[in-house]
Amino acid sequence: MLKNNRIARLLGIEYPILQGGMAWVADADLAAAVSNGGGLGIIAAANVPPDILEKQILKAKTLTSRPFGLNIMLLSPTAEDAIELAAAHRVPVVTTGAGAPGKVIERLKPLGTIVVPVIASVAHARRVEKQGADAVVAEGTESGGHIGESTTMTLVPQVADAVKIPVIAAGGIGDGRGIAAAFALGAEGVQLGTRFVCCSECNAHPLYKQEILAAGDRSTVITGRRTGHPVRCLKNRLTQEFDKLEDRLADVQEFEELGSGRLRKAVVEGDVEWGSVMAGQIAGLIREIRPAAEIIRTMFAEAEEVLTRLASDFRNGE
Ligand code: TUI
Repeated sequence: MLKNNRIARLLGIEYPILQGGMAWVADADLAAAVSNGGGLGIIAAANVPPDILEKQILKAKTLTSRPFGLNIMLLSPTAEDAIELAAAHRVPVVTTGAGAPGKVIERLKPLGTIVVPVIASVAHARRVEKQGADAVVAEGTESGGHIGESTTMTLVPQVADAVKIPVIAAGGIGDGRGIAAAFALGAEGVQLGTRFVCCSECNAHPLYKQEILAAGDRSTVITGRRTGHPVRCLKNRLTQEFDKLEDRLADVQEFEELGSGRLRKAVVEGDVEWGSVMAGQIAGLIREIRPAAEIIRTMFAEAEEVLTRLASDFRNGE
């Protein structure tokens, strides 16, 4: 029922669901599993060196014949290389994060690439629509990683009213109820990150996945507010050290020194005490590791059930 809408048609996918472009986590294996499951899998360019990123793009093409995407983190020094790789290999969809995507749109739109910026405010959504974005991901502060201020509940309907291009909701969605809620707010698609970390095909360290499975509703904290790059992750020894820096009003350089290389430490090495275990607030809802295709199918079945029941309850005045 939610299938074959504007987002599904735009992206050439079965279910209007995207997998977040998570640095160190979102590789060709994860992206292909999500795309083969009927969603849009996304490879994270993050700070990946161009030769390795190119191999990932080629690998994804061998693992799936369906569309997939590349997420370009605009703060990254390798962002320009990622844009050129997306162009050279005609990656069908590019999402952007953590900055202004004007250059990406200018370079890739003429090639037919679908460009979908991740935004965290109405003003930014309006700006990228004017620049030619095909859709936006409206990402609420419930998300893991680098975040904005507004909640998904408040951001999505305001962005949906402000732009004509379709809106994809992200932040705090982990099951079919969340998908139904996002659609109620005016979204025509959803993007999930934390839920897909806990899928069978995800290569994140088992201890990273375990931390998410063990998390509760208040397990996340925002680090680095003072740096201008607030990041949500699971509480651990590292975040306690960040709290200490915060308490003594440490300067930005100290935050950056403490944060450097921490995500890799958690995702690749499995150091969940001293690494940055980025995860969204919905981590507490996630209880099991399942194949991506099964996660997608069951979530949409649940969303349909929820919406059908609600429609009937509303009509019957319950
Ligand atoms: O980018 C993300 N999430 C991320 S990136 C990341 S890697 C990282 N590691 C350490 C420190 C910082 C980053 C981990 N998680 N999400 C998309 C997103 N974009 N969230 C918020 C924004 C955003 C913020 C400001 C987009 C645009 C913006 O301003 C642009 C403008 O022109 O005002």
